[in-house]
Amino acid sequence: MKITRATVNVTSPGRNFVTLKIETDEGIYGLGDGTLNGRELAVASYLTDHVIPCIIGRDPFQTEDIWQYLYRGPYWRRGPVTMSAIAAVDVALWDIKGKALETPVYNLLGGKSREGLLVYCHANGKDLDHALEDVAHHIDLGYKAIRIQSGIPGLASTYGVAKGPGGYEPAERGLPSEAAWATEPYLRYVPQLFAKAREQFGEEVHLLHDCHHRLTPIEAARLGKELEPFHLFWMEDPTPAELQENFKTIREHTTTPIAVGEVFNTIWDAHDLIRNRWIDYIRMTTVHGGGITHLKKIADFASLYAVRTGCHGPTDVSPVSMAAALHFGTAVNNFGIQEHMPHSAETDAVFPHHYTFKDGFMYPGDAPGLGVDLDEKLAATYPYQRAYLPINRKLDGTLTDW
Ligand code: CS2
Ligand code: MG
Repeated sequence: MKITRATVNVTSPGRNFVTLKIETDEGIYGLGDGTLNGRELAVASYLTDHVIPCIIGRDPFQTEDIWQYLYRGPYWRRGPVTMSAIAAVDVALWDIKGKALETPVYNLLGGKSREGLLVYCHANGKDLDHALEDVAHHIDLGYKAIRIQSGIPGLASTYGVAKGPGGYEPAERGLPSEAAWATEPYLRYVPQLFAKAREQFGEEVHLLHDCHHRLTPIEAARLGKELEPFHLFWMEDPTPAELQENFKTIREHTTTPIAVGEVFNTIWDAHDLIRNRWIDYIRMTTVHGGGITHLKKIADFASLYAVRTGCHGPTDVSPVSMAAALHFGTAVNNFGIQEHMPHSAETDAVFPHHYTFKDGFMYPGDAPGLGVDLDEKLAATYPYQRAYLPINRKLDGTLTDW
């Protein structure tokens, strides 16, 4: 089998998605997600202008050699644009392989290690009461694990809280919006939020929280300690992870489980975090983490240190990535949990798929390959519109992490 053609599709059913379609001389094609929220066209160009010419004529079964060719070949390594482009090729090749062998991708990764994947959803509200109302709503929908984000008194906005009805979509069209942030009111409020949540919903439901890179290591240690009575499933992105040893400070002070990694793109971003057991869950997913080929190696490395997977799954990775993550999570032994932010009806129509949600769990389906498609005609009705993630500043104007 040979790769005969590869094309990049950029569509925007409510938000931008980048999809690579790789076609072969046997009429089988595969899809890969290359969506990088706020920098979509960089990945599209990396694929079209630099990668695609090099893969035409190659054997699509050679997932390992093509991954190495695309990682080592350019000489310049790592980074979200490069690794999202490599991921788009890699996932499309696994899709082709499954279709050619007439089997779901999870069977190529070790087969089923479990029937369904525990997923967590996002509950949020402008204040504690509205956030807990949304928790109750998601429990009614069947979720067993719920992330809670709330507005903070005194702050006009904060991460993870939708501005209006419907889900939280952070990328906004036009130039980056600017948010104002203060850590102290946040540190005072979040323990109250989870105390109330446990009081109202009991101990059984898994509760999660995303600090979204905003704390210093010692602030994260304080928050982790104050959240210990509420037994969180995890506290996510407690502090920026460029300096991995900062997590040692958090670990020394608290038993609240730590999750990190959605912004990572190779094992080197997490190597020390995992081998020192400074974290409990690695959040990388197939699109930004270099594809299934790389993510499987990371999961296997993490399994040596009792670190489990917790793949990123927001609305800003496409259904192609959701499908890939579900096949990956079905097979790996050290699966932890899968994030599930349901896509909009428009997005689901552009990307018809076989995966399903039922009673707090997701299932990849048994279609050959990934079980997801791209309706190119419909996709063409949603032209790309530049959009940016927000910028965050402290109240005194100092730029900080969003
Ligand atoms: C968030 C993401 O889902 C999460 O854990 O951190 O939604 C993140 O804000 C977006 O992916 C940014 O594009
Ligand atoms: Mg996050």
